Amino acid sequence: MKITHAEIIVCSPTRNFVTLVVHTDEGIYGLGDATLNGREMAVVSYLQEHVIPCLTGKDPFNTEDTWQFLYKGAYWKRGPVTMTSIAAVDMALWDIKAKALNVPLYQLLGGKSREKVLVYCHANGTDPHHTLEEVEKHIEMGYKAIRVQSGIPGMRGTYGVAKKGEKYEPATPGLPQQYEWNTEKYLSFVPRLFEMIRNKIGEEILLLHDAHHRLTPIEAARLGRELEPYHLFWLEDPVSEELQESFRLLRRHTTTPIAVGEIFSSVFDCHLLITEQLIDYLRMTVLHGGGITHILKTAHLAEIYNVRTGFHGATDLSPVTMAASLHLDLSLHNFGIQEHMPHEPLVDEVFPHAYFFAGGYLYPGDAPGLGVDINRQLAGKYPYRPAYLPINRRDDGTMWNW
Ligand code: CS2
Ligand code: MG
Repeated sequence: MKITHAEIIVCSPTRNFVTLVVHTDEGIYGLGDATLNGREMAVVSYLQEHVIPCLTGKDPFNTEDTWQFLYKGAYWKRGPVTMTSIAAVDMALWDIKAKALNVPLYQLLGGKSREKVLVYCHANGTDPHHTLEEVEKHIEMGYKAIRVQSGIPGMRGTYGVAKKGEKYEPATPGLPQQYEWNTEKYLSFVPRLFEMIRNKIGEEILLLHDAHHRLTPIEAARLGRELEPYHLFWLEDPVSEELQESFRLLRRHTTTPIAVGEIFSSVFDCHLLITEQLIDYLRMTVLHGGGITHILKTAHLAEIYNVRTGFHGATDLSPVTMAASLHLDLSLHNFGIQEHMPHEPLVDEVFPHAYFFAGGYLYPGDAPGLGVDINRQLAGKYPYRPAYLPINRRDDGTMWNW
C-alpha cells in the first residue's frame, strides 16, 4: 500500500478545527487532527509546505520510520507546531493501518486493559453557588469525576468559567481578549470553594481543579496543602511548567496529586517530572504530543514511575483526537482518567464517530481504525475564522500566564 496524496480540511463548526486526510492507492484513507488552538494556520502551513510533499509513495504501515523521518528530518526538532503536524500524520497512518487490518485501533495498541474509560467533565459557575448547582447537575448526568472552576469574587473573568448561560470557549474572534489576575484573591478563595462543595456532596465524587499555569511553586504548595482535606483527584497545571525542577519544591509540601502536560509536545518536556515522580498524571495528548507513536513511548516510560495518563480532552481538540485518545485509554495499563468536554452537536455531525458516553464513562466503539470520519460537505459550510486565546495580566498590568 502507498500514500498517494494528503489534504487539509480547515473548518469552523462552532470553533476552528484542522484535519489532515491521508489517501492511499488502495482507497483507504486516514484522519489526523492538526488543531492548535489560536495557531491553526501555522500548522496548516507546516503540513502543506514541509510535510505533505514528503509523504507521497511512503508505505502507511511504516508508522515508526515515518515518525522518525518527520521528527529527525525536521532538524529544528520539537515544539507545538512541529509535533502537532507530526501527530496529525501519525494519527492518520495508524487509522489507515487499523482500517486495512479491519480492527479497532486499540487492538494494535495491546488490546483492552478495561472495558470502559473513566472520564471527568467540567462544572463551572460564575460564583460558588452557581458552581455547586453545576456540580450537582453533572452528578445527575452520571459523571463520577468533575473538574470544578468558579468565578472569583473581585476578579473580572476567570479561567474556565463561561459567561452566564453560554458554553465555555476560550478562543474568540479578533485580537486576544485581556483577562485580569490576582493570586491572593484566588488562593484565599479556592480552598473555601472546595470545603463548601465537599460538605454538600460528600467524599464519593472525584473532584479536580485546574490552576492553569498561574502560581509560583511556593504558592502552588500552599494551595495543594490547603486543599488536602478535600481529597482532590488532582490539581492541574499548578505552575508554569517550563522549569521541571520547580516541581521538586511543590512536591515536598503537599500530597495533593499533580497533573500537568496539556501544553507539552514531547517526552523531553516531562522526562524529569516522570523519572523523579514529581507528578501523578501526565496530560500530554496524542494531538500536541507527537501522535500515537510518541504518546505510546511516553506513557510506557511513565508506567515505570507510577505516573498515569490523564489526556487533555477540551473542545479545541477535535473528535479525531478524542477517538485516538480513547483507543489509547482503553489499552494503556497506566491509564488514569480522560477529560471529556462534549463537543457541540454540530461538531459531532461534521465528525461522525463511534465513541459514546454512558454512565460516567466513554467507550471508543469497535469500528475499524479510529472510528471517526469527516463530513466534507458539511465542514465546507463553516470556513475558518481567525481566533485568539486570551492574554492575562496581573492587577498592576504585568503580563501573566493565561
Ligand atoms: C484547559 C483547556 O481543558 C483544560 O484543562 O486547560 O481548556 C485549555 O485552556 C484549552 O485547551 C486551551 O486551548
Ligand atoms: Mg488544563
